[in-house]
Amino acid sequence: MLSLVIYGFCTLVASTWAEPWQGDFETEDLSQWHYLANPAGISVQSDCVYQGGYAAEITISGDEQFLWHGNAALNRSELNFKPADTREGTDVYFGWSYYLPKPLSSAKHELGYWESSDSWQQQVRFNIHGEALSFQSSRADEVYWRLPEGASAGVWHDLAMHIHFSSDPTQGHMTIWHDGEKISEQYLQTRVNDTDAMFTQIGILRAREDSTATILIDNARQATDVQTLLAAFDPDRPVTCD
Ligand SMILES: [Ca+2]
Repeated sequence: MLSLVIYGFCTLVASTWAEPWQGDFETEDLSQWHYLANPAGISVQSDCVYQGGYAAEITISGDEQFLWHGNAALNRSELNFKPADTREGTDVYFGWSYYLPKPLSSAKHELGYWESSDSWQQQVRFNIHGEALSFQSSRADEVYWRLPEGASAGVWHDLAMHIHFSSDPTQGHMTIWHDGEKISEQYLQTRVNDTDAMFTQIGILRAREDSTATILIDNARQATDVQTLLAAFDPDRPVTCD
């Protein structure tokens, strides 16, 4: 009996520690996020939101303030989230919503990716070219899939994913939903190595160009299971901002 009581207590504590994280901007600021990779272009606004009363707006151009550490080749402004546990064999349920007021240029824009702490290597990535969304292993030449209208302008889109973290490509896997529809379910390497924790960054990362790019971000969250995660995204809602 005592062991059952102790087990129950430990389970309660563990579930408390695993309390879901939200990056929904309902704090009216950017404090929910762990780090801002160039905050110059990031603000919180209430004119166009997916959830609650606030969402982030990220706007960058080729101007000097949007260069990363003065690197004339690199434009970025991104929100960083580092889950509490991404060790080998752990599962993370994560997603966010995004809105493009205008189509992005045909150049590659990195919408979101998973990268290793300390060794700073990207593992998997979502790209936007124009209004197309694609997903790939970051070091691969070919994408796993491409949705021609996955980043169409004037409507909120959702990305949700279940990641099983492993540096072994036969053990790691990802299931990805876009606008409520399962797009892919596959085994792949999801950690860079078996030591470094993984984090995600969301926003815009691109080679420098003169054009101005704007994206809205809302409703980012880590959930404890896939059902809870998908319940936070409703593809049937009218989600334009005209
Ligand atoms: Ca919100």
